Amino acid sequence: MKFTNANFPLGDDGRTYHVGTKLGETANKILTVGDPARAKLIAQTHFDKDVPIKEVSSKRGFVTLTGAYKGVPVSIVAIGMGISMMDFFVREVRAVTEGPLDIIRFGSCGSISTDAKVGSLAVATDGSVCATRNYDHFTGSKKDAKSEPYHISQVVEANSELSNLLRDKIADAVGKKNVATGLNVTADSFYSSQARLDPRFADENQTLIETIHKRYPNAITLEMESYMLLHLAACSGKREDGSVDPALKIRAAACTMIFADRVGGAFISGPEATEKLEASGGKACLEALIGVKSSASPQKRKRGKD
Ligand code: R1P
Ligand code: URA
Repeated sequence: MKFTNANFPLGDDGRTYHVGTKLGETANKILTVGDPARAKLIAQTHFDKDVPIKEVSSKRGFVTLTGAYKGVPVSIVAIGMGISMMDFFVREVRAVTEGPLDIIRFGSCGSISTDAKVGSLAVATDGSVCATRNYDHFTGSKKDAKSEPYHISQVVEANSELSNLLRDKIADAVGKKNVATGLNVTADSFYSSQARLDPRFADENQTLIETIHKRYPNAITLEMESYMLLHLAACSGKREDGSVDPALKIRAAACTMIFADRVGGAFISGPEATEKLEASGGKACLEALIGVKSSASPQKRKRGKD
């Protein structure tokens, strides 16, 4: 059997099927969040007031807000939750933009470190790993009693320039003592692969956080999207011969607000506390996006004959 390439699905109007934007509607500097209300709050609070904000809301729940920050075009895209939504977002935005992209993810998370307290922020300066449920361990017909219930991936790195600048901008905004740095863990569930115990399902996740820490003592945060962003950024523009197309390159970094303390059990209280964090963290993300040096490699001068 031979399959044809289904090609990239675009509507007749040039809009991608899920994110819903077309060429020219997304800036090359992008802040991505989960919650559309967070996207709106950051755009309304910090975008330049003299540039109208263009909003595109897709029928699949993606919201793209494009405006300017300190004169630089920037988009904020709310994607919802999970690694599939991050995959839709990165691939579809890449398909309708031209030139290199800088992307920062800014989400909420649970802390698995005593250094990252509820109400503070964390930057994934050490990159991210992915914790996924080993589905066959639970329901495969040839169950292997020795298989692990969760797969924990190797590390994918963040772009160090963008990530370090993000750390510094966040420290400027909320004070150095309120910023933790380390490794993020992206899980494929809010529940099982984040070690939330649920007696209604077989999950075998009682020792999952200890297992993660044994392998990665620098793991500090648990959330659901950053690994996919960093992974796709690392794959962006790579040709089969191993070279990279600079026009397709994505630089990415990730930071989080600590909503849940998975060590002590606390959870952030009330909308004021979350909105304050969203506004200060969001501003720091925008500062990093516009402050990072251009990724365009300097054009080598062609030696002309004249
Ligand atoms: C779970 O509540 C959601 O919150 C975190 C997780 O990654 C997941 O998407 O991020 P957001 O606050 O950006 O949605
Ligand atoms: N988001 C997550 O994915 N996990 C948490 O514990 C809190 C927010």
